[in-house]
Amino acid sequence: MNKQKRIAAIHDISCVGRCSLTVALPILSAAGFDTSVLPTAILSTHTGGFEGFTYRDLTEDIKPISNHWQSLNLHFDALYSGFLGSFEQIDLVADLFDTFKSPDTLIMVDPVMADNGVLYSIYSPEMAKGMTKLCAKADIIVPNLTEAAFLLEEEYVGEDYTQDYIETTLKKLSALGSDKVVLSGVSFESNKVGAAAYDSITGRVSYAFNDKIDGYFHGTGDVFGSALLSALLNNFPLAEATKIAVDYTHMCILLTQKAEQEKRYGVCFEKAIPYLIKQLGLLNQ
Ligand code: PXL
Repeated sequence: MNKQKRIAAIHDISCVGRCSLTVALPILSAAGFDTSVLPTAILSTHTGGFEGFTYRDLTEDIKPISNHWQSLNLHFDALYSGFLGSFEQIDLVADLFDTFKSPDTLIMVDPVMADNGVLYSIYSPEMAKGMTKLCAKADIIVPNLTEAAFLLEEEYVGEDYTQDYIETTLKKLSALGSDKVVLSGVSFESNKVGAAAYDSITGRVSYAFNDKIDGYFHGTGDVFGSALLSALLNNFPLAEATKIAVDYTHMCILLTQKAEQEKRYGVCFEKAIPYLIKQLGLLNQ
């Protein structure tokens, strides 16, 4: 067996409502990776669709955890950040990237902060601006269209845009400092949705689509990012990895719709894990 790769997943724990670490940890583990976690905050539920959630900010724990990890001489094959608990965490996570980046470490930043044109309730526009600093340290960033607009300080275009807009946006996002960009929630036809990927080294733009299922499904950005990272670390090229992530996310939404599940509890990603493992070529190994 090849040496098992190790990932540090830096996201919040939303105790109820599948997203962030309760999605990233099982998906990355199922894909074969030793997944360490660094929780950025603990919430009783996520912030999208529940009233009265609790919020414990874990900013003060990041540095001591990182220091202890450093004393263990840990090597990470990937550092994957998502929802951050405070403005100060941007610099703390940037420092952690500097500490643990080695020549073979992939840094993936999901600048989790907004969807459908609006910032999540605990995020401020300053936070959005600060997030560009973290994106500059990444090898790959995975914003949705709303997050892209906040990162670039542009108006959110809604659903009315051209292929030219998407490709210009990809290039502007890459100019923030990451070689690769995968933009999610891209749709040119009313019945299809997917993602656009850009590799600034090759100059290649690729697209991956699947059938659109109407409605807003919570936590799909985290499902998408975790599947994308799983494919990249299993050595799939960017375009194929993006296709695997789009198809897995679609399968999760389809199963959720079939289960007639309340959408705020997140998608039934667990039931689609065997499908993902098959797409990753990990069955019968
Ligand atoms: O899935 C993104 C996300 C992550 N973490 C928390 C959230 C959200 C989206 O609303 O509220 C706490």
